[in-house]
Amino acid sequence: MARANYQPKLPKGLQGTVTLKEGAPTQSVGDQDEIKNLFPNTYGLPLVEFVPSADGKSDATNTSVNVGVILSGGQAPGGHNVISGLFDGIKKLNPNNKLYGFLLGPGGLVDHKYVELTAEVIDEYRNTGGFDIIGSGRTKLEEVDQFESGLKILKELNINAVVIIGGDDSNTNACVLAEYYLAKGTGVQVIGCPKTIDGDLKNDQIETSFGFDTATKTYAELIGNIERDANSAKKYWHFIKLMGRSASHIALECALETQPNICLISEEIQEKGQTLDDVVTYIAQAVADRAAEGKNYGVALIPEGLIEFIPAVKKLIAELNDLLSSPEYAADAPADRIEWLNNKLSAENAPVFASLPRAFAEQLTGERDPHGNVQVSLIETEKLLSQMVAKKLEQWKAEGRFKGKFAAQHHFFGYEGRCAAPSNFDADYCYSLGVSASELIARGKTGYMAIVKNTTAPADQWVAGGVPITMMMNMERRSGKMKPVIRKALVELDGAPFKTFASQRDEWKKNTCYLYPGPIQYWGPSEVCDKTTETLRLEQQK
Ligand code: FBP
Repeated sequence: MARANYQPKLPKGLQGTVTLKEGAPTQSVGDQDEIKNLFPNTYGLPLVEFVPSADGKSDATNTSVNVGVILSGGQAPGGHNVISGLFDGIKKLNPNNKLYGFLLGPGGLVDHKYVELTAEVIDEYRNTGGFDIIGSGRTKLEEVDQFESGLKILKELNINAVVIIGGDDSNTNACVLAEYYLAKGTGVQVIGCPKTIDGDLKNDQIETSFGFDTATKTYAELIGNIERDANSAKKYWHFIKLMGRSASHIALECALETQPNICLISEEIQEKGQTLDDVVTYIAQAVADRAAEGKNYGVALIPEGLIEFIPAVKKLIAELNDLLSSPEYAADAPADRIEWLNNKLSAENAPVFASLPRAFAEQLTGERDPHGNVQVSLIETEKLLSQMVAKKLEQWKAEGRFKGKFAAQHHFFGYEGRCAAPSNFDADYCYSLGVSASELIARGKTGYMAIVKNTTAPADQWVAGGVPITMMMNMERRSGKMKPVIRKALVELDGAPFKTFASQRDEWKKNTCYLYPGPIQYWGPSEVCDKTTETLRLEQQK
């Protein structure tokens, strides 16, 4: 009850009466001509920032608005606070404004499944984790029929703006929808909001995506507990796979929080052009070195996207994606897809595919998500690696190079953190994003994402505003075609978080330097309960 009543902190610019400060026009981060052609109406818009009004007057022009909200993609802690911030924001503009939630993701808009979010409903969900207030889904909004079907219900409910809370793919779709509704003169605005525990939706404008803070704190608590167990029993190596899709931000943040013996960073493995055998040898060597000092235990963190970053496997996946989305595959509908793929793969990729254990090949060729991505959460990389390490150690034992014991335990932390109750940071950040979205709507903005910057300062010094979504786009190959997408942020090897980790990891590997962060704190000294991630702190430390 006390947590439900927590009043999230807001930046000064969103407290009281708000005015908008417009910045310079923008351009996309890459492929400017193509992006401009595809988004003629929403390209090049200026950055905007909200500041306290000097004369106490608001410059909002659209104060009578009904708004629809959609939760898209994977759950992330704080989604309910974005919705409560949005609700409070539009009610502040005009108490008669209504908020509708489309059910189970973008599909709810297309299929006209919705619910009105009244004060009673909202109050039940303030400061809670999860997306269960309206549910989420991964339907890809990209067809004109879907946009038109959505428009029907928006008109029926007299909705003037839609807020799409999602990751890079969902915000790309938000931008396509914004462009379409603007070009058609429908009067419907579309605003995005940066969500994902993966932490890969960030750039010069977005400091962090919401949910990353809480999810990594939750995993770090669990990893710390496992480290204590490993250090108490001294008999297991724990292989812990961590969610995060392609990018290794979650693994890196958890490593900075818990100091495990090993943390693999996919981006580094790719940069160094390492093979699967190189990775296995690195882990096996660490096991052997610790065993030589009588330490037959350890903790290894593995980012879930690792496999896609091993260059030979990456090439293979790219060809598998093209083949699996080809009309030929659809027409053949093979009973044994592994055999079919074996026959179709190029001479370069076929041997790599053939070398994989059958179970692993099955996982690698399983159904793609609606955005054409491999569902890396379904690939058991932690088991693949530990089996290969065990095999190598057996060989080394026979050669007299390894004299210890190796027993592995496997874990996968992902779903445990996605619906955790938001940390103070996420509770405040998300609420601010929701209010910011309402202020963008009130100024007729469309094709923008709500943002909040300066997030390592106390919350009242945060800076809220909006960024044109086209600014973050470039062209990338998806499902065999070039498409406009928001550029994903991977771990930068010359960035402060990775460099900090790299400067200490040899010490952590050899010795036992575990940290045990314990559970998220809500009350207490601000340096404890408002503390954000090491990643954000190191990145913003100028
Ligand atoms: P989003 O990018 O949609 O936020 O999802 C993140 C994520 O949790 C990834 O870390 C993970 O690979 C994926 O979702 C799992 O998807 P699903 O929920 O469909 O199993």
